[in-house]
Amino acid sequence: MTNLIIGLGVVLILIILYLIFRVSSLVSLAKARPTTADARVDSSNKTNAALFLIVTIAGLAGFFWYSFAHFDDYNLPVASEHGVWTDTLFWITMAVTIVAFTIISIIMGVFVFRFQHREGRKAKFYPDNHYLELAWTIIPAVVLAILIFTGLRAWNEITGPASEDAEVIEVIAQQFAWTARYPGNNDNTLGSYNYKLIDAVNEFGLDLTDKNSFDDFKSLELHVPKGKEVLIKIRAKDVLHSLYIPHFRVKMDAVPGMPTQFKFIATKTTQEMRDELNNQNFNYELACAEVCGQAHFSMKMIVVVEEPAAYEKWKQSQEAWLKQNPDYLKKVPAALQEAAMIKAGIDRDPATVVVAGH
Ligand SMILES: [Cu+2]
Repeated sequence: MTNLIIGLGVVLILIILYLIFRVSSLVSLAKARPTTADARVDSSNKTNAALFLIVTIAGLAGFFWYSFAHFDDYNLPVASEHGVWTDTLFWITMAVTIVAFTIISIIMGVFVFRFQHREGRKAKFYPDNHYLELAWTIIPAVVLAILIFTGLRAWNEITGPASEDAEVIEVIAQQFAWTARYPGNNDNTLGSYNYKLIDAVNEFGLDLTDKNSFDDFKSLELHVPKGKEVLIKIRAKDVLHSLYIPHFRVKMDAVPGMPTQFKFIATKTTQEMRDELNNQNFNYELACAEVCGQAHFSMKMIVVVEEPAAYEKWKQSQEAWLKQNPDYLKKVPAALQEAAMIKAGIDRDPATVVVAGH
């Protein structure tokens, strides 16, 4: 009901504005004498030319003011190796485009104002100039080619294969939370999974016939070591999400049915960043950067960067998923049960042994 009244109000206001416009244009028509027609064109030309110049100056001033006043809001300190590289490329591109944008804006504003219509002035007929056309084709083409190829080289490097000893961590997206799965403390290899095995408890769809899955553990925080290559394997369980860790300049879509990945090397621990920002409450954050539903805004995970020793210690303190859910031992093939219990760190008290396949 309220919406209807508001809608009617808006329509009424629009009708009134239209009527005012009609009345004022009729009045000006009635007032106008034939001899003043040229004078009116002239004054309208002047107004438009002046307005164009004002909008150009105000627009440029607003652009530069905003860019400098809010610089820290959109230029977060960088904390990854490739981030320094992409930031450099970004600012080179930005410098080139800002210079071109400023020159073109000024020329456009000044020309519109300077060469507005004037009685008796005629435009010069200037059909073409090969040198000019060559210059404004070749120069932008070369500049763009340099920007694109250096960007492409960086992108190929960033998305290339990770090194053999990279720390592999899986991050799973679902409405509206992130979960991490670590390969465990024994084999350093993520166990296989199958989406068909996903149930209320087995949220990863962990395949317990694969011995690599026995020591995998789950974490609701993403811990990564400083100075070591980390390969994030990304998957989504429901809709499109996007894994975004702004301080590391890491961003990759999480697509259901199509695993993606991103590798990076963190260069500052959480504590180092806290000291740098002079904010002891600071935490790196992994956010979802794809509007994925109603609670998209709340979809985030804390990222903890530690010195390698502290990271190893944290890993050792984590319990295998299988240990937390011993019921799932019955999904482990009988021949592997013994190994599964050892790897998962389950106490081999005969009373708790679940025998599979019987
Ligand atoms: Cu999301």
